[in-house]
Amino acid sequence: MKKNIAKQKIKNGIPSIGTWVSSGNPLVCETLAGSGIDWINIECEHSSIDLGELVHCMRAVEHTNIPVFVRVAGSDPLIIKRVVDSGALGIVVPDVKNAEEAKRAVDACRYPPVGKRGIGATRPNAIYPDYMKHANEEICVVIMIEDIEAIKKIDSIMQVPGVDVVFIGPNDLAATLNVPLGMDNQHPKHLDAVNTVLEAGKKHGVPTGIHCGTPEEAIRRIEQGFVWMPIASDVALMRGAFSNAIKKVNDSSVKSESSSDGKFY
Ligand code: 3PY
Ligand code: MG
Repeated sequence: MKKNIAKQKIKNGIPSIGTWVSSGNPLVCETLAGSGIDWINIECEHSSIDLGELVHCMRAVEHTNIPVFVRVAGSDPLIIKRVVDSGALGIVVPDVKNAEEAKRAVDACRYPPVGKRGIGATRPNAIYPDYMKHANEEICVVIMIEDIEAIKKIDSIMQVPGVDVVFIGPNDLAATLNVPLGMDNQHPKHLDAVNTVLEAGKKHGVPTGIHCGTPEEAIRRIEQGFVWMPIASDVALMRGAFSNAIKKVNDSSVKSESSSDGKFY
């Protein structure tokens, strides 16, 4: 089956950069796969992307070496089952609050005797004849820490066998800390919580990651010791690029010369 290049990098302590795909659009996935990125993550927690659209996104990058991660809606095995059976090479589980939830997520992603995943992955078995042999090893389990309750229990969460990455969701974390939202959050309470996760990861030998807003933030996070970083999302990057483009044109003298009502269409 397809090797999970992102998981290999992380296991060797090499930082791995990806992005979130919130559009659920196969052409966006194809385009990102050619950008030098290590992986893409299809956002199925806070979007309307359904399973059919998800599989089209997977097909769009099947011919490349880019692994597809999927952020599911929660740690319930009934939610994880159909996504992992659709062929995801990484599962991102939001809002894991304790070791039990982390174990539940790992169990849903790994076949017995390691975990409790049910047998019968239709699509992966159709495209990878050796899927059953390698699935446990290639699938990357990323659990998210984004609640102050999870920060308090971080040592026990880090000790759950089979967790490949512990990943911080900065905005939900800010919300539960009752501090202003923001990706590169500089509020002292937020900095403290992020540092607690980073240090626990170092202590227990578990790779850590955090959602970054910009490449500059990703560089700083790598310097701190984080290894699994998405930079923004397809829709955020598209909006940012077009806002800048439109602003440049609107701010230029061409605009005021060529537009009678002061607007640029
Ligand atoms: C958050 O910031 O809450 C996230 O879930 C980012 O992925
Ligand atoms: Mg979140």
